Amino acid sequence: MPEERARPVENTGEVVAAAIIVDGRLLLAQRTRPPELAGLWELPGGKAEAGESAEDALRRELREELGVEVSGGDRIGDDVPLPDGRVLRAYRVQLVSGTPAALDHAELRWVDERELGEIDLVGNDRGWVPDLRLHLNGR
Ligand code: DCM
Repeated sequence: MPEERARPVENTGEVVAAAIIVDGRLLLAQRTRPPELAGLWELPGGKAEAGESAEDALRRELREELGVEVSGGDRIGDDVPLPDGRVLRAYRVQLVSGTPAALDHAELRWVDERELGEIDLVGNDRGWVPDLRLHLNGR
């Protein structure tokens, strides 16, 4: 029998994604990489570092990617399991200061409820649309 191969190391962290809503519009960001995701739109965010809370990860990622300060972090939608073992989670955050800029994305767009239904989201984020609609309608 062949010797058992070492199993690939599973990453266990969280990937955080931010729903920033201002005046009934949600901020979406267009990815530049990897090639299979380039051109698709997402809630901005990224991988939490070891020992970092979700809120700290959101604050760091949005500072890096958009040049803004945010606060808060109420969960939106369901967990999305990623193939590498991480879990992707969306949070509603408030803009504290700054104007979002596409520092790490191709482009940014503020979408209303109708536009949210028409834009090409990355597959992982599509399940959040019903919850995002509720937030765009109600709050
Ligand atoms: N990701 C996603 N949707 C988001 C944010 C991230 O599907 N709103 C995924 C893409 C990558 C992983 O999470 O597989 C890490 O994101 P990044 O490449 O932006 O660091």
